[in-house]
Amino acid sequence: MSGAKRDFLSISLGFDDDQKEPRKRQSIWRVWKRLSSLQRSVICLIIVLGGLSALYILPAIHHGNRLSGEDAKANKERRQAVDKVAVNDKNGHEFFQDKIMGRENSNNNHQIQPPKEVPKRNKQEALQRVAKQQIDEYNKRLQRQRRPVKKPPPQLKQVVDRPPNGGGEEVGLLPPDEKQEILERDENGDIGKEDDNDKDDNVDGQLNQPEKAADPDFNVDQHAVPPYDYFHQEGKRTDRQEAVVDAFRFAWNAYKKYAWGHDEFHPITRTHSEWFGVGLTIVDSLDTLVILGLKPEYDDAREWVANELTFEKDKDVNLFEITIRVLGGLLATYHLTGDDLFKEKAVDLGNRLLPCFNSPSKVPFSDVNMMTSRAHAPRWGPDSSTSEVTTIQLEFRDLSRVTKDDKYENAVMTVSEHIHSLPKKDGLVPIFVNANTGSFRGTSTITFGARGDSYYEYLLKQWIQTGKTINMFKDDFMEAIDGVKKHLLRESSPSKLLYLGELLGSRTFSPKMDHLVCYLPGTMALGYKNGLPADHFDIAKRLTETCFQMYARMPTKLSPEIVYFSQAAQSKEDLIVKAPDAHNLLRPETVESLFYMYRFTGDKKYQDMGWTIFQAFLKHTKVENGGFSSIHNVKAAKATFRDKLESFFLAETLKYLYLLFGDDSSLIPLDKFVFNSEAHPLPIYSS
Ligand code: DMJ
Repeated sequence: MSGAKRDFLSISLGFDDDQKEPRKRQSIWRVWKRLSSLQRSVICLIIVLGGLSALYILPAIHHGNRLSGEDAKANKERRQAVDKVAVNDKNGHEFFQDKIMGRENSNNNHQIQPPKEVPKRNKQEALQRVAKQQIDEYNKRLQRQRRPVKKPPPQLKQVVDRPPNGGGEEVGLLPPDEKQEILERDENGDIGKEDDNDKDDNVDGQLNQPEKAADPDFNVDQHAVPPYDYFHQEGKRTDRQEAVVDAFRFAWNAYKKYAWGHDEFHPITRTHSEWFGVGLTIVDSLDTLVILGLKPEYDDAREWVANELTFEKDKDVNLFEITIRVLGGLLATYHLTGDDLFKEKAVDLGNRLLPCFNSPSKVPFSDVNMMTSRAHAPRWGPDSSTSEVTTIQLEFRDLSRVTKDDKYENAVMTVSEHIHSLPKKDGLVPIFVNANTGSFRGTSTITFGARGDSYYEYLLKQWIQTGKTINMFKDDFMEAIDGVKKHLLRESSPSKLLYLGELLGSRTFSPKMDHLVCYLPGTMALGYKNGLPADHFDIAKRLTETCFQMYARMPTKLSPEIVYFSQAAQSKEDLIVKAPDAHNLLRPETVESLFYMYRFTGDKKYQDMGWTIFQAFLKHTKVENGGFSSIHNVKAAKATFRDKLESFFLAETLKYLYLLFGDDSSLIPLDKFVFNSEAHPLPIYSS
């Protein structure tokens, strides 16, 4: 150690480092004068730094407020919860904006801070403010719904064994051409607005309920599911329904013989394949077996679920597909039968899917391993499909209502809030969204076909599922339909078929329409039936006709996967089918829309259209030795098989055909159930 340095240290400490004895104290001033200017500067610096440190540390010590790692985490979560509370404050919208823009509140003292007013900058902020208010109301209602309620009538758990009650209270069939507006409109003609006096305290009219639920396992709104004697329909079916039952049994028996317990059946080779490894065809078909009234087949399927179905599989699954097909199938079957087996399986699956939501943006990753919980983006790129991340909400919300555990609903509501807040093109969305950034890929296509379709479907259906209490969903749906009218709707030449095109790169119109789009007329009719504008129903009727023409104008009377509509004035044929698009996968969308149109109008022409399509399925897709198969080319006089029975043929196509051909609107009444995207009926709640 150098002499100068030793001298400085010994003086500053007040000790002689040689003798370890206190020196005779000298006056501070004399010591100071003996120091070099460097020594004085260093001392000044230390004093200043020490003072600053004391200012920061002492109050924390005083309040016992030093945070451990765990405490800090807990506090962060508390702050986030506080943010949620703050959005409920009357002026709290900008605070909410901070949350959804991913910025953290830097305030560290864990006090609820009043939100700062900031200028209104753009349309997105305005949307966010409206969303926040609606979400605020929604959260309040959700809290109220969590209150225990009294036990519903016990017979409702045994719906299958009870005699039919004449059915639900669906608001009858509309006579053709009578555009009766059937649901809530106030004096101003506004739809779905609640009376302030009603909305706060009344959960299904159950005011002042006892503190404890008599049966905590029972779904709060389960009593909304009307009983129906599903397994005693013999003698009540129409001939056409009997034909659908025969077709279902024909497919089911072949699947049972050659592919039982496997995901998918290949009827030509009589083999099978796995997708998720969960007996997909069985689980996806469960509620069809109930609705068609097939008791022995249902008993077999139930037994398989009870004894064989497990989700403990080291397998990556697609969140959207397994949600709509398997989670939706289990939940619907639980609601139709009251059998807790299906609820337990649904809960197990739901828990295994939750890791998908642990993304930086909370927009879920597309895939998750059911055993390891590892969630990730799809193998083919960084983005999730917009329709996929927005077509899980009905199921996860229902799971929360069934279990009385908010976590599932909260996870998907966060996604909906986020997507709602993003800028759109007149309500229309690009088909890709990044789970890390939470942003749309702005150059991707806008379409009501693949990867876009059911985003719009679930806007309307979530509004309906929640008793028309979350106007954000209705508003977004209405805005999207305005966007459709502005950007996507055109008439073909020469027949003036109304169709829905796409915007390539979100900008350039293409006259391409996927068969998938054909769900839209049914959904728009459902919206009209629930009080949305009459012109939605006019569009729905014309689109239904177009979708039927996609079948009727093909040599096989089956629709291709994709058509292009002719724009040229001189063209002779409206529909152009390219070779790679000419296959038919046994898809349900057109017969789904026919079902809604018939339920709402009673016009038998929709049944006849469905019958034409069903006959074509029988003629060209039925496999001699059992089952049905997708086909390669609908334009060929004699179609060739692709050798695959898609599970949605049993889950959706035959179910919608069966319902279309019946006249009993109390079988799945549409004011009590809303179908998920895979035709699994889930109950409509009152909030
Ligand atoms: C089904 O799995 C669902 O209807 C989905 O939303 C779209 N595709 C198929 C049927 O075509």
